[in-house]
Order: sequence, then structure tokens, then C-alpha cells
Amino acid sequence: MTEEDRRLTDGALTRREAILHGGTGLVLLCSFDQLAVKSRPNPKKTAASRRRELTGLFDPFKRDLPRPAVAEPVSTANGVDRYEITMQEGTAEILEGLETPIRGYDGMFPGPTIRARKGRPVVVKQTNELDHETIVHLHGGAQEEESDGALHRYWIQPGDDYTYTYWNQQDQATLWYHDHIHGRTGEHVFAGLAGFYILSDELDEKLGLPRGQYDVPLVIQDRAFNSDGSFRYVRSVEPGMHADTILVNGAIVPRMAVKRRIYRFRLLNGSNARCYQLQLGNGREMFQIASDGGLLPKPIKRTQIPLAPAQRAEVLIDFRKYAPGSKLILRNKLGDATTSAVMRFDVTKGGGREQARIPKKLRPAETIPSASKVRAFELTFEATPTPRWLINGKEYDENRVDADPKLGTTEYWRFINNSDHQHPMHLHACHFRVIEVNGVRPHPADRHWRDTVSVPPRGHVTIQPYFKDYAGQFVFHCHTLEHEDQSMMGSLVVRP
Ligand SMILES: [Cu+2]
Repeated sequence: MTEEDRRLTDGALTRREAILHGGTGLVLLCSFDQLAVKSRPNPKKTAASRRRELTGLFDPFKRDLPRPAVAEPVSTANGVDRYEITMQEGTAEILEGLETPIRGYDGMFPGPTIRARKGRPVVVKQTNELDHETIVHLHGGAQEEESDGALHRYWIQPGDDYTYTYWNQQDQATLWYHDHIHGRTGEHVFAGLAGFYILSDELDEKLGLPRGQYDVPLVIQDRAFNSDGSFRYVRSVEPGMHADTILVNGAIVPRMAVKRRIYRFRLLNGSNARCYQLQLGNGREMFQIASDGGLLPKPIKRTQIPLAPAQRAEVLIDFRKYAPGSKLILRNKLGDATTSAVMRFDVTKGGGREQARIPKKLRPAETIPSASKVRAFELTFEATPTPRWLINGKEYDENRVDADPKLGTTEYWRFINNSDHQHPMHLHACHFRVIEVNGVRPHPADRHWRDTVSVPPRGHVTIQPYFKDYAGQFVFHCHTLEHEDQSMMGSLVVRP
């Protein structure tokens, strides 16, 4: 990283500086304000050595994996599940003995999981008891403009509420909901405004996949802390906010006792900017069964799974292969000293009566119309007058139309990345297939319905979105939240 790049990071600690500084260790020893003033690297201290000096607050595998709470509907009358959720402040005990103030759905971190079923509408009344505007986006959901949660005209003022309707006409998928206030999405999501939305359907239920306690959502997020235990958020426009501590379901690098049987894990990269390349142990097999848009045609054996911000992967892991007492670490191959371990599975005695199996087939691939148009989007960084990210040289403007596909059609969208950072591009209102990444067909598990695709630095990607659900005004944007906020978003109008 050049001096110029460093200057452009908006006062944030760069990744290299964070490591030289000792990452969280230093942050806990002095506040961020002090850090910003005297940011002189100490090359003698590594992040790992700083950590060892600490009192164990950040030690991995100390806590059992928490499960996010499941939201309870206030009514299930007339075939509709109605929820009432309040966006409010709360606290979470992430560092033992310290309270971390959060902003969350019902004051929880992570937010409560909504469980939905295809064909059964979900209606959520969201009340904003925070001190600034919010808006709730259901990521990966096919919903009308009014319930999509992106445009300025639907922002929820403090003290107000808004009711979202999710028709749930789409197939099974692991979705998530999160704040989408343009300009402050990064800050809000970092503070806790995100939760799972798990949509099931008949096929999913018939496949004999693990259920109940063996069906485990895992949201992976990185966070940094101040010495009082509060989250330390830095609006780092260029690389995006990379923090030095990995949390799964709100706990620092937790452990999970597993039986000798098959489990289903729903992996969500809920981080603002960090990418993961997940590996089990030294490359043990995982069977990927779903990506963003739901079930793949068949399970695909993988030893590494890439997960850019906002992406999801569902995997089956068969722990019958491991002796009781085995400990398997889920690692991030892209991590460093403090961001490599994600969590650990501790294999226990006994497996109960295993009824789950790894199916041969999942969901047959759909036939879709051929593409009727080609669009290209160039992704660039502009350093002055203020650092910002642009699509085709433009900032986001809700009153301009950047793409106007017709309902019922597919197109080819090509993203050309003229920058040194990857961009997880996300489209609302549709799913897409990934056609090529730098001219190469993607891995078989990464070709199917997605809503977010990683465009490599200086690389290019072609996707084929299918605008099949609703006409209306939507957005497409980079899901590195600091890029999105500043101002890497385009206006997508699906014509009727
Ligand atoms: Cu980006």
C-alpha cells in the first residue's frame, strides 16, 4: 500500500498498520482517538504477541456457539405470519465482563431469525426507536419496491414505523435482513442491525436434510473494540471496514460440541468488507448444497468455500468420519494472526440415531430466457474532492435510471473493476447466474442463483440476472458497505 493509498483511507487504520500496531491489543490499551493521533507502527509487536499479553478476553474457543433467537409471530391468522420488531439500543456481552452497546432488531445482536415458508406471506411491522432514520432490506428476497427497503422515500423516521410485506413466492433460500440507509449502512450494520431470514419450501423439507438443532445458522462478522468494550467503527472508504476480531453469531471465535452425525450449516458473511475463504481443518470435505439463491442441483464436495460480504453458502458436514474428541477448526484462509480461526467443532461421543443423509440430487436447474441485452458497468475509485466509489463514473442518484430491464427478461451484466479492491456487487429485485469471472467459468457451486458476486481487483465478471418477479424501482450496489455508502450504487428500474 502506498503512502497515497494510506492517506485516502479516511483516517482509518489500514490493515497493515493494524497488524503492525498489534490490532485489537493496542486498541484495548488506548482509545481510538489516541490511536488516530499517534499512529506510529511498532514493528516489534505482532497482533499475536499483543493478544498473548491480554487477559484472555479475545481467546478463541472459550464460548459455546450461541444460536440467534427465533422471532415469534404476534399472529398467524389467515395464513399470514405477522411480526412486530423494534429497532432499538441494547447491550451484548461479547467480551467477558464488559457490555457492548449495540443497535439491534429488538435490541439483539445478532437480530432474531425469521423463519418463513414458501407461499405463506410474512408481514413485519418495524418500529424505529433509534435516534436516526432506518430502512430494512430483505437481502436476496423477491419483494415489491415498497417492501424492498432501499429508496429514500421509504426511510423510517425515528419514532415511526413501517410495515413490510414479504410474499415468499420464491424457492427455499437463506436470506438476511439488514439496515440499508444510504450513507450510514456500514455504521448501522456494524452496530448490530442484521438478522437471518430463513425461507423453506416443500422440496427442502422432503430432502431429508438435517433439521431442528442440526440445522445451524452461522453469521460471520468481524468487529473491533474500544477499551470500554464498545464497538469501534471506522468509516474506511477505500478498503472498507476491516476489523481484527471474528465473531460467529455474536461470540468471539466460539466452539460448538457436535454429535457424530450430519449437520446443516447456513453460512452468512455478515461482515462489512471482509472476504473469507473457509476451510474445515486441513481441508476436510464439506458438501455445499445451496448458495445465495437456494439449493444447488446437487451437493458439491468442496474443501474451500469463498464468501464475499453478504454471500451465503449452505453446507453439510458429516461428523461420523471423526473420532470422539476430534477438534476441527473452521478457518479463514484469507485471515491473519487474529482473523484466521472462525470457530471450532468439538466432536463428542454418540451420534443419536442418524436419520439425515446427503441427498444425490437437490433442485433441478431452471431453464431461463436467453439474454436480451448487454450492459457494462465500470467500477472506479476517485480520491478527490472526497474519496468515493463510482459506477460508470457516477455517484448514486435516486432520480437517475442506470439500468431499465424489462420484467420477465434476462440480460448480461458485465462489471469491470478498475480498482485494487474487490467489489461484491449485489442486485436487488432479481437473482442471477454467474457466467464468467476473469474469462473463466466459476466453480460449479458458484454458478447458480446468486444475488451477490465478487468482482476481483482489476478483473471482470459477467452475470445473467433474471428480472422475473416485480416491476418497480430498485438498486444495485457494492456490498462492501463503506463503498456502498460512498457511493457505489446504481438505480435499477424494472419496467413492467
Ligand atoms: Cu466495493
